[in-house]
Amino acid sequence: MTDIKAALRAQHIETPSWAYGNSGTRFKVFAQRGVPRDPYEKLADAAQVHAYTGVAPTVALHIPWDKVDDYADLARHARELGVGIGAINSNVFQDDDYMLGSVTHPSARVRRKATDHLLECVDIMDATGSDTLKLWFSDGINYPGQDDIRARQDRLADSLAEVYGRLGEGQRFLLEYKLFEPAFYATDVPDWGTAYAHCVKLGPKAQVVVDTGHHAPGTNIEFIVAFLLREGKLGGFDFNSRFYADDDLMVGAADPFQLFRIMFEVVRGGGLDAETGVAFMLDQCHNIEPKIPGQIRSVMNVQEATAKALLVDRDALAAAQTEGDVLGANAVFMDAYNTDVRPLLAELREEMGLAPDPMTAYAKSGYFEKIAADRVGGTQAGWGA
Ligand code: RM4
Ligand code: MN
Repeated sequence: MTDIKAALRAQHIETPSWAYGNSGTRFKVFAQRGVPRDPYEKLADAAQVHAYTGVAPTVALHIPWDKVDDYADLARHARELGVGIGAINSNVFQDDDYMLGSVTHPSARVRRKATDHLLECVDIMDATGSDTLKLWFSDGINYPGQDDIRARQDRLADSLAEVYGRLGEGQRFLLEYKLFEPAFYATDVPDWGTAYAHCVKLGPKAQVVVDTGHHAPGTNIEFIVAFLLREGKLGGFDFNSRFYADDDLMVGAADPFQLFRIMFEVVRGGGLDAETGVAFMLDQCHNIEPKIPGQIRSVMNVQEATAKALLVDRDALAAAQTEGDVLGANAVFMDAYNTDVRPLLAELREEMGLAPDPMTAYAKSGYFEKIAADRVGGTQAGWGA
């Protein structure tokens, strides 16, 4: 139990700045009271999640959504709040120029602009002390024949190589894949294999990030996790939950069993060890639920799945597997999954000097009432702002 608690205490779950802003769907973005008006206020909200869970010490930024004049000052503000700046997420999907793609666009001018943005993100890493750049490209085509699929791979490789060359000591980039959307016929980085192939060619500072919502229904994500970890190419996760497509719901909400299976492969592959460097990031939007509690619940869901994964009796499992005892092995697995780990986590939080139930503690803190009263006027942060 001591080992399990130590592993849970050491696991850091990163929250995304965009989770604290208003969001919705392409049909409607819903405004909530108390929503941050700038990146400084987003960090303040993220610090609350860390204050009540004790395991969310970093916040991912999205550029230009979190553009500020002085990034070193933003990082200082974060430190004062007890958190740090996590991954810098680039955004090459919201400019008119990117209608036909960004780094894979047929025009050299647009490709230059997109790559320059990625390089600017590395400058921001330097200024904030962030060690991770996260690259997601919406690039792709909607119609057969629209552009040359292979040439687009060449353009992608050129841009990635330039950004890779700009990375400093101790910095890395994570390449994210997504099956479809917004491109519907052929996406340029649609799957882990494509991301992996580019990363292998580039070297050790390039790794793959698995966004749990970016797969076809029925995909065995834990297999991908096991494979990438074995190859030293699992850079991290963008956690969220999906029923149908890229739903961006709270991780563990739709399928907590899948999350457990993923976390088991992480544990099995040494992904919880600090030196492996697997980043556990959330990439979610809270469209209809309150945002700070939504993040707290998500962090708790990841912790619960991790605790269950750590509870798997690996010796008993290996023995059953070696014996060819199919049902025995499955029972060992399910025993761990069916264990109620909430008391264990409550105990751990008390040992960390925290309230045993972060949800109630936050609700009682009065923070929401305070931000709802204070944050009047100005423009609330929202998707695309
Ligand atoms: C994308 C992708 C990226 C995230 C944006 C907001 O679908 O998942 O990781 O930065 O959404
Ligand atoms: Mn993502």
